[in-house]
Amino acid sequence: SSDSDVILKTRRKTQRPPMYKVLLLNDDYTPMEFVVHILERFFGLNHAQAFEIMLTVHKKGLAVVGVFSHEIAETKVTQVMDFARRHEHPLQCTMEKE
Ligand code: TYC
Repeated sequence: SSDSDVILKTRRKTQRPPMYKVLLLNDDYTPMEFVVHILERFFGLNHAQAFEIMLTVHKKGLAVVGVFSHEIAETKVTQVMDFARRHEHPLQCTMEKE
């Protein structure tokens, strides 16, 4: 050991937590206004943004409504599913790892 000794540490990449997409699925029965309301209420979208995403789901079958940490994504899915069920609409909301 001397003043000029050095230790070369193995560089490990800093891991960032995985992010999760929250997806809304189309169906034939849930009213369009109800979906718009959900997007405003639980995802903080303004009316125009909410309407646009609702129409994308309606036309394409599904859309990503936001990307969140696992815990936040899980909370959003639960809130949407509970709210839809309470109003007896078949709306489906799921999450998947990005
Ligand atoms: N397809 C529905 C209708 O025509 C509207 C709808 C949009 C339903 C988006 C679900 O995630 C959804 N009333």
